[in-house]
Amino acid sequence: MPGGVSSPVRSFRSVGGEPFFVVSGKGARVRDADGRSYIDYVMSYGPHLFGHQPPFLNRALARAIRRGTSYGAPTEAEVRLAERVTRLVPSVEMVRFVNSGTEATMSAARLARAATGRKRIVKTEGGYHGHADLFLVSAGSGVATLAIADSPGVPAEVVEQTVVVPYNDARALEDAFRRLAGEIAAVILEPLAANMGVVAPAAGYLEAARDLTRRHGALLIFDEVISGFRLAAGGAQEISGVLPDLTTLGKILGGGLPVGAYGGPRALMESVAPSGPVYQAGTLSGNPLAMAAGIAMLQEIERHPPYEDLERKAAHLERLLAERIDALGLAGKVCLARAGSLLTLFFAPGPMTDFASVKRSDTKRYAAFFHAMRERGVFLPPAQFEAWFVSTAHTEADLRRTAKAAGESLEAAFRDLH
Ligand code: KE4
Repeated sequence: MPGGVSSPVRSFRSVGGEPFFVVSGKGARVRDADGRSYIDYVMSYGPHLFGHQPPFLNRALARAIRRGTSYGAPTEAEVRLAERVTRLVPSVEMVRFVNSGTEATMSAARLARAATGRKRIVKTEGGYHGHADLFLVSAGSGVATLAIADSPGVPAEVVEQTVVVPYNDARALEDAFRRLAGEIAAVILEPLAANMGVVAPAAGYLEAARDLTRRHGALLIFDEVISGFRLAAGGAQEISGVLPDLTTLGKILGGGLPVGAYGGPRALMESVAPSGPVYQAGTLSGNPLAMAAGIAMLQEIERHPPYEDLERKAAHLERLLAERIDALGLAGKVCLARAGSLLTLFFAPGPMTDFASVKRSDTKRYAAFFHAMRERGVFLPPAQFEAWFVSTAHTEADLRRTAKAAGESLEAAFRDLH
């Protein structure tokens, strides 16, 4: 296996050293092959809103597995999950399930190009929308972390249709429309950026994107693969009140099983095959096990909304970390960014508003911090440009232990400065 992993960010390549191999997860913890247990803030990069193996999820999967794994035929589970998604996500009237966030964004871009008859897609610097060719330009997450100049194998002809603008810069977006009026099919945004570390949208930015796309006949795509069901039941669009034309979803939607989805107004989605001409397919799309997991997750969200608990816990962790940073006099060298249960500790002074600002981070000190935390039993993303994920399974004791470890680890990371 290339790098011994199934996805680059897991390789610890950007922080050095060899990754540990996880054998199990339970609640807020994962256990590695050497029997060590870690408080987990990677949380599979997003799906585990309720921690690992919440009982309701295990029960749903145990029931589903007794009926089979996949049929290549429609099942009631897909309909039930589609009903929940369209009920929870404000702008989604019709939805198609796929198997990853990449498939969701790739398909949404194709649909936008078909719906507008235009070719260009605008993305933001540091925005990560999966690894489909058209998005591998100035991407965030693993591309930024590994400092891969995007990727060989992506033909220039493909990416020349992709326009990159800085995040949070409405004027740059306006200039792009002025320069390329009539050629832009869609703008795709993370309505809360989490793949350059956590960077919140500036006041008015999402509204400006909505206004510009509408005025110029382009579609607005919100990539809510991370923010969907995490920031609120209806995702970032519920909080901002800005409704996109298309929404992409994943992660929490599958509770850790492979799921992605894209959806929007019926008038748009009916163009997707077989009801319309825009082709998109998938052997395992709507997979019964994944659908059972998704139904269980969204049912739990509706029955026991976790957002107050998540906000209280994540805000508490942020406060505890801020206290340690101040006590160490490091306020001018690191900064915290949090949105709901997503959090990043940047190794640079804030504020963090776009990719250029986060790129100032000292990734070497982040690497030292990462390893010091790992040694203290806390598993953080092995990369500066990712988010920490807090779940309802994280206890107050976990948060206090995390902060204590962070204080010691920050001291270690900055030892040469003392
Ligand atoms: P997947 O194809 O990895 O399921 O989803 C792609 C994707 C799309 N959109 C957003 C906003 C995303 O965050 C992602 C994937 N997120 C990264 C974590 N930053 C996946 C981790 C990995 O590549 O292993």
